[in-house]
Amino acid sequence: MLERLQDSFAKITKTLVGKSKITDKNIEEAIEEIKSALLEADVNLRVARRFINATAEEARGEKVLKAIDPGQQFVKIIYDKMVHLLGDERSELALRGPDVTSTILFLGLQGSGKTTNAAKLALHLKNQGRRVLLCAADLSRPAAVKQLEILGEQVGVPVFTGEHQDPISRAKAAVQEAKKHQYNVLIIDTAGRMQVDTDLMTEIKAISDAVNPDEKILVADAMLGQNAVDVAKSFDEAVEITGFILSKFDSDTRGGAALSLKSITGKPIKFIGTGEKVEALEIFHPERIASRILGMGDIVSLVEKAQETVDEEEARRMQQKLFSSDFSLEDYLEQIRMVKKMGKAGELAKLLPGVSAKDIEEKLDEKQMVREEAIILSMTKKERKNLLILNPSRRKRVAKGAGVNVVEVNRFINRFEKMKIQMKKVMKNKAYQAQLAKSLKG
Ligand SMILES: Nc1nc2c(ncn2[C@@H]2O[C@H](COP(=O)(O)OP(=O)(O)OP(=O)(O)O)[C@@H](O)[C@H]2O)c(=O)[nH]1
Ligand SMILES: [Mg+2]
Repeated sequence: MLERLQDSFAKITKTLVGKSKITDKNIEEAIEEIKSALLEADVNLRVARRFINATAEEARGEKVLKAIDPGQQFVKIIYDKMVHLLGDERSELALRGPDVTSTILFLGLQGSGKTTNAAKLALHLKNQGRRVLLCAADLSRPAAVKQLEILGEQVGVPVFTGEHQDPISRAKAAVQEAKKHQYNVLIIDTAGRMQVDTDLMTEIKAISDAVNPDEKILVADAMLGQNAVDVAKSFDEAVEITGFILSKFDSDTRGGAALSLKSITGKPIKFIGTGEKVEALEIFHPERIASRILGMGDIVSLVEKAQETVDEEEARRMQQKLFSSDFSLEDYLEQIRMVKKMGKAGELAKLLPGVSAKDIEEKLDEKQMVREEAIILSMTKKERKNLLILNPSRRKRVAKGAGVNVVEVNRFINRFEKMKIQMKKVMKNKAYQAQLAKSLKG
């Protein structure tokens, strides 16, 4: 969903990084561009102003003007401010110890994605080894309970309905049930309304008072843009939410909601919903999203995703390789196969360093992967390790073996070399090194 922002910021950072000298005028210009990029992305005006003021102030400081690499310094400042805007650190759910039941209340407007994301979160927590119970406390329409029951079955998590026919008593009964059977987490799905109104707020408040939840998660629809922020404010004033799930992050919207929510409400985004499937929930990492926006790619997210589907050992080995300077075609072949195993190349391509939103389709479409695989397989092991020996006659042979023409082989080799250079650049970034070191330890 951040494509537009990415495109604007890619332009801004590109102009900056190459500069060996940064003047006040450069700063002014960049700041102007950042401002329009943010506003165009539907970021709240106040938030945008605060962002550019903080960025400009720091950029005008000695550090940038006197730095050996002033352009990069400047980009680093933008990155830091962006991370801050998104909430600094990843914010975990405040769950209690294993022997106490934690309660999570789901709130939000109609159709925001409460029910779907309740099931997604149930699955996420279950995968961490917790015992989860879902409660269907949306009694505004009969189909709502059924929907949760179907989803519950899909993720293998029981759904409590009980005898009560009003949401408050039902939610209370669910807490009793969860305690009695020693569930670690109870997730309560509630009814939504078309818009924020007194009835909705009174009901939500009553449920909240009755069960005293550890987390009050507002499911905010990213497609609402600015409105999502207004909705968030109303809910927060009524029940003091503890955080957000930003749903429909996969949609084609401008990203303003993601960038404004924390700043306006002071409450963190904890997860993003990235699709309709029950697996489509991701932890919200401010650093990674900021890197994505600024076009640094997101290798760590990619690797994490890989770990879920691919054998962990295999993924870790690949992770080490990815960053070593002798990353070869042999490794790339392995990577292609891993990506294929993970499915949806398009989605994963977004996480690769230096791949702009526009390139995604052509860079990693499945058909291309098949061709690339064929090209690599037509090379000898020696060639895969050292592309320098691939002279024209060898390239001809490889092309023939792969059933493509030589131009395509040349293009592929070019692409691969570029990718290696991009990876090296990413590796020079300090924030990335720290993040990577952390994830490699884990
Ligand atoms: N693309 C996409 N669709 C989503 C996401 N989350 C939810 N949806 C879809 O949004 C629609 C509404 O989701 P629900 O979970 O039923 O929303 P709700 O808030 O429970 O709605 P009510 O119970 O009517 O208030 C469904 O079609 C979901 O599949 C997401 O992260 N991405
Ligand atoms: Mg629902």
